[in-house]
Amino acid sequence: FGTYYCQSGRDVVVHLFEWKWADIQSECSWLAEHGYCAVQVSPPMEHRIVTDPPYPWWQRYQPVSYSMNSRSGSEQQFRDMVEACNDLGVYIYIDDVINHMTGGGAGVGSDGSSFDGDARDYPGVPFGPFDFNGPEQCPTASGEIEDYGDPIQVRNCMLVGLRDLRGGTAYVQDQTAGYMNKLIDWGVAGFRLDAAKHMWPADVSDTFAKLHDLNAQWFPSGTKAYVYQEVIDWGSEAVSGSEYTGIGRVTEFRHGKNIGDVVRKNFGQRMSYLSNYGEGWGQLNGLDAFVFIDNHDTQRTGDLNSILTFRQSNMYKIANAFQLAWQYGHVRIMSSYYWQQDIQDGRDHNEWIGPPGSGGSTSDVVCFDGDWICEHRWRQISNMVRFHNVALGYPVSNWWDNGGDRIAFGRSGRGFIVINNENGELSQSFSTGLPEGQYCDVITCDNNRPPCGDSGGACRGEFSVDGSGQALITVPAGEDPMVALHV
Ligand code: LAG
Ligand code: CA
Repeated sequence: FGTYYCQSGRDVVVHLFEWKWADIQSECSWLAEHGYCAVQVSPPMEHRIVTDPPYPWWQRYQPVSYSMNSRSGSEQQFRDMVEACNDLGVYIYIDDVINHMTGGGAGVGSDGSSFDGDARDYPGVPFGPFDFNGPEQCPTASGEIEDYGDPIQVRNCMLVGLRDLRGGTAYVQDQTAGYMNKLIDWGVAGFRLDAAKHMWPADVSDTFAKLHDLNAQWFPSGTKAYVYQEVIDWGSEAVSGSEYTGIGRVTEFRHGKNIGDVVRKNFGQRMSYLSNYGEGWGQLNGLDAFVFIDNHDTQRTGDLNSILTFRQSNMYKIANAFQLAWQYGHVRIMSSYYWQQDIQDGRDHNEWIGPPGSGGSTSDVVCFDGDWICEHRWRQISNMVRFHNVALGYPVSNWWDNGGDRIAFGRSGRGFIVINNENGELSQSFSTGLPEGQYCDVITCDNNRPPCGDSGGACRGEFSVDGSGQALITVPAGEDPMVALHV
């Protein structure tokens, strides 16, 4: 389940966090034109409606049933989105929450099903008390995970009060796989497995073994769903990401922290240290890793002194340019909505705030309106998605650094990037490995070949590569301190 299927020449995933199905459906034409492979969508199942605090984003991580009316829209809108995007060759991965159901308390979910978390009763599935881990499985008195050094607690106790499913039983697996098969039959191509660390690897693989092949209307016959398992592994706990690599890809959280620290120059880190970036930094094998600069959790509750987000736009563009130009892991781009932070004692007390809208319903997406950030559409990022596609499969080459925070590297004749993360202009001749010709800087220009186009007067224009691959490249410091060229 670790291989993914993209239209040829595409590779990158975008997380359209909290977007409505109808908005994703319209976005798919833009994504197809700009070479994105797939969209990760918010959990599509029926979820709890939380009113205190009012309609937080995280209400969608509390499943009530596997029926499909959610804050993002109806079942019909979901199916229309999948079909329209698939027809354009942009595939849909869903955020798959099957470790648990809701927290305590009772109520009615987003599709009208009742639930009682205290009684562990979810008639919309149906799940009852025997489908959940209890004192026999979970050794703590509180029923909560208390010690991340104990793998049994991590898998069998509750994560922040969320009713923990007994994923080893045939019945639970049939319900969760049944949900996933419904989506696969509609054309869904992959799953971000939420809270995978809290599920036994054997239960995950047994559940995935029950999945249908992808829908043959859009995918080659015999194609399996793609899975990337969310395992937060900083290297200090009992459960490690490598326990899951045999099943599918695994999130590599150190990627965003490490690149964030380098670009911010934390702890004496320097861009030049990136010359062996990836496995050389103690991270997962690149073919097992699923990577991102930030995600919906780390941009809120992560180490905000390390993680970069849209709020540090210049450093964020550098970080994304590096991860897209380099060759490590399967890359996901975050696409966020804005919220006003309230940082007290290093913690954001507003991290719960849900998407733009009112009364629990979400506004229509208008990119760059101040509410919807649309990082995936930033020219510096989307043009680097194209660079990434053009360089796919071509090894890193032509490394250069100054021992400090200036680096340059190529991709075996397909692309070349220079990053100047220092004060003052960088200007010199580089050995690019590119074929002779005229190139445009895709960080600041619209096109990779002349005419370079002008994005609001910022375009740095043409660069000449001579017959021996040499080019004189000048990279200013400050905003967008990078030049990227590709064939
Ligand atoms: C994940 N990965 O393993 C998600 O990426 C993460 O966003 C989810 O937590 C978590 N697992 C469970 O799916 C989020 C929020 C939590 C929230 C939880 C359930 O980060 O804060 O918990 O979703 O909605 C909330 C309250 C808790 C409360 C719990 C149950 O914050 O205080 O105990 O709900 O009522
Ligand atoms: Ca569990």
